[in-house]
Amino acid sequence: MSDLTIIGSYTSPFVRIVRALCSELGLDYEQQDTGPFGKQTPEQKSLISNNNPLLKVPVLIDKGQPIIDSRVIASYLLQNYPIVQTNDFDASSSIEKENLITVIYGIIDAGVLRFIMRGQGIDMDLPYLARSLERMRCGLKYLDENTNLGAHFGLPELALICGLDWFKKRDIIDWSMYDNLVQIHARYTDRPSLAATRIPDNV
Ligand SMILES: N[C@@H](CCC(=O)N[C@@H](CS)C(=O)NCC(=O)O)C(=O)O
Repeated sequence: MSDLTIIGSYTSPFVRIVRALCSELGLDYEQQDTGPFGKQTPEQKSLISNNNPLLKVPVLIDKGQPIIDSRVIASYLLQNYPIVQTNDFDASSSIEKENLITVIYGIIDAGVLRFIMRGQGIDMDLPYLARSLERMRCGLKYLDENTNLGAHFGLPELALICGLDWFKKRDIIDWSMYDNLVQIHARYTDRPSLAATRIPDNV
């Protein structure tokens, strides 16, 4: 039996980053499904609030220890479980990679904000929502112009594909004009860790 439990939905891009990383590292885990945002049962809401004071997923539980925030979880897994790594996953880190990860996380955060506001019928032309769209466009352009992104498969690439897939699934932003990102997506989308964690069709 696994020591690892992931609390989170099958739709969240942040949860998928953790699930796909576990797959890359050959780690088994149990997933406690919290349901898609806005469609959660009272039990699923309690599961989240009992484990994360910020009321967000994912949470990883390792031997009873909760770890919150997918980026912290990813660092924790890479530090604590490097030995079982059996494939070509690039676990190296550098400031440039950290910047790439920050931008990828930033555009996913902006996308989540826009998804939630749209679901609540908010005017999407309000200044801060317009800024969130500008942030996504600037972030996608920055990523598209980076010549190192996509050279190997590591956390930036894994997180990028999770973000791009989620943008498409939820119709958040059209990224088809970013040629390099389209190529990177095509190169890695069928990697086993990503194929095994695709967002289900029916949610
Ligand atoms: N920085 C957090 C962000 C997590 C996050 O925003 N998760 C979303 C689901 S994609 C969530 O739980 N949102 C609930 C809310 O905003 O109330 C992480 O990387 O884990």
